[in-house]
Amino acid sequence: MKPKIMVLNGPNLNMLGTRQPEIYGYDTLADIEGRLRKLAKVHGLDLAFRQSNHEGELVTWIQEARTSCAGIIINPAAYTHTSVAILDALLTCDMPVIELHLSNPHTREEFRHRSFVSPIVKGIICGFGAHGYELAFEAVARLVGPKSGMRQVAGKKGRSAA
Ligand code: CA2
Repeated sequence: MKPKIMVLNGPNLNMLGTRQPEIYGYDTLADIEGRLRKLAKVHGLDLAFRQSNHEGELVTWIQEARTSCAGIIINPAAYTHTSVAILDALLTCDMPVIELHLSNPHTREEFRHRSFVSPIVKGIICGFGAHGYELAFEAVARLVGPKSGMRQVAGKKGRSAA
């Protein structure tokens, strides 16, 4: 079975490509999902790509990822700045979690400068628009993909440096 990456998108991201393109760009979530599916194939990974406007649904999907996924990429959208529930769910996940934002929240309003999840994630990608999803996927693939960590090297089991 191929390792699966869960990509989660928070509230209003279903509107991508239809409003505020000056901030979020012209790509739709379906465009982004299509590119990640191709990338997943290249890296020998499975992909679950989801969006919800509901905090509890995102929490349920994070819980699901605990047993079915090797890594999580999450754009919690507005919940980034408010949700202890999403933070608590991510804290139960023993796998790389990458926080992702299309815009750079630090160049925007003050209330966007605080992220509840940043302190506990492996890394953060922000400010690169839709391309950030591919950057995040490349990062997580390197961490969990077949070429990472425990790899068979010349018949020996063990960690390799590459
Ligand atoms: O830059 C990001 O990715 C954000 O997570 C987007 C959130 C915002 O609350 C965060 O501060 C930064 C907002 C998502 C709203 O998405 C829309 C997309 C298109 C049109 C309208 C909203």
